[in-house]
Amino acid sequence: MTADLVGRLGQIVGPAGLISDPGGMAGHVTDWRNAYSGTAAAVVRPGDTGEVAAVVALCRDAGVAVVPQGGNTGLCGGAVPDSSGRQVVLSLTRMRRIRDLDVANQTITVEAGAVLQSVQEAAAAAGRLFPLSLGAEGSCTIGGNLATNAGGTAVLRYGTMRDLTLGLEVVLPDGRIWNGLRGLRKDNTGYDLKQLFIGAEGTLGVITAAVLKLFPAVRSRATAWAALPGPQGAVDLIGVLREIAGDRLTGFEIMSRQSVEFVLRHSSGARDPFGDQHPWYALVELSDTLPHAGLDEVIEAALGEAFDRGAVRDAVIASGSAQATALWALREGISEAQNHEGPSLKHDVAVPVSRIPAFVERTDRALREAVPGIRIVTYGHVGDGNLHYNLSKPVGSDDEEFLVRAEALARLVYDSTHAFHGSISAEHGLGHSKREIIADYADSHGLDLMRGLKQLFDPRGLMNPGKVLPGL
Ligand code: FAD
Ligand code: 2HG
Ligand code: ZN
Repeated sequence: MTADLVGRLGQIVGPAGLISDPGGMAGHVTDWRNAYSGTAAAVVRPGDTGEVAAVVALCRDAGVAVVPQGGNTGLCGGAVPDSSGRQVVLSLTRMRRIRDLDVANQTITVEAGAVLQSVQEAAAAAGRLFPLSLGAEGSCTIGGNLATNAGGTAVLRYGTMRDLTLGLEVVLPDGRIWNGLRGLRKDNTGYDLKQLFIGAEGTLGVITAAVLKLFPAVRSRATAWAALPGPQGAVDLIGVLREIAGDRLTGFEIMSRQSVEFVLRHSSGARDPFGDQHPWYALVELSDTLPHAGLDEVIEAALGEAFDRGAVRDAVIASGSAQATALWALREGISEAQNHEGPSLKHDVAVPVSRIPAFVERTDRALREAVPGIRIVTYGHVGDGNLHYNLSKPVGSDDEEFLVRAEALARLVYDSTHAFHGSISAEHGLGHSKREIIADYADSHGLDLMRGLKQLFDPRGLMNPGKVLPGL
């Protein structure tokens, strides 16, 4: 049956679009950090929406599950097939055309397999900005960004993928094509269907194209690195920045000392901007559409005010784009640097910004009591209340011993998050990794509604089954 199906899939996508040898499939059946692995009957790479629809319809008729995949950079196992060897990975990576760029309408229409960076570059070439920005932007795709409702470092100013999307084209689980590719900022014609597919992690359909919002190009930036006494300093500093810089505040990230130490240790060329060590740091970015907006003066005034209030201990303002890039590298390098220190236990959580200091204090204390010497690598997009509460084993301890504690440590971080009315998945999704545990933290009626939607869209349970909701 499988050989016959693979042959028929090949007829739809042609030789360039079919991978069925284990070597060729390897990069599609294991995730970016080797945390999730499966096997597949085949990987298909359709060239257009019609081919996607034909593949989905064929798999539906054969009772075979489809796993949509973009750049495979997701962090919760959502794009990886199970180990049955019966699922088909549907990779969108051949569908990367920019279908339209409408400067007057401030929109760009792109296919789902377009790499995020290529969309940023296409917008820039037209004198516009597509603002989604994240560490994996050189390989993640717009489809994956949409399916995970990706956030990143500019959410504070521009929002998540949900906020950046005007229309979608989606192949439904039965192979029909829903054409919702509208570039309208006003459209009150019933339910907002596109929002159901955004953040659904490929469980309700395959996104094949999107109309995205563009913004005026940024013509000046100011970037600063500040040393903070603690997380309360971050909350105070962001308050001052909002007062003084208004909506020119574009990015606000924080990092614990432990996070920065890992980057200094493992990234060649990384340098501590200060002679002294500090417990926490903030990376601040202001931007403006005017070429000479005087942002250095604005950021300096804000940092001075925060210093006077005791929120900041020290600060440097980047003297040019090379220094700004070096400061961002200290932040963007954390995820990679942590991999050199043994397993990273990742917890992508959000709490209200005002509660972050108390949340960090309580969570750190509980973690240190549970595992003395644990290295807590807390950093993130704190302007949105989003912290990556990642953990590394104590120095000199055993990987296995630490991994055995993974579930208990996750429970501890999520219990604390829940106590502060937070979310146990701020921006990465549920995928495979949180599909069970979400039931302990979500409203049960909400979960029932989600199961009902899944049943409505995908009654045969063949669209990325086992992701987001267990057993569906
Ligand atoms: P994949 O990993 O291929 O897929 C992710 C999910 O989307 C899967 O469930 C998959 O089935 C589904 N999917 C993919 N394409 C489609 C489609 N066309 N239709 C339907 N479903 C689809 N995330 C953030 O939010 N903010 C960050 O700052 C951030 N930084 C990161 C930094 C690094 C170094 C890495 C490795 C990841 C980071 N991520 C971040 C995780 C983030 O989810 C992904 O980078 C990105 O959004 C996923 O895109 P992708 O194309 O790789 O999707
Ligand atoms: C980031 O903000 C990403 O750097 C990755 O969301 C976080 O690796 C992580 O846990
Ligand atoms: Zn992040």
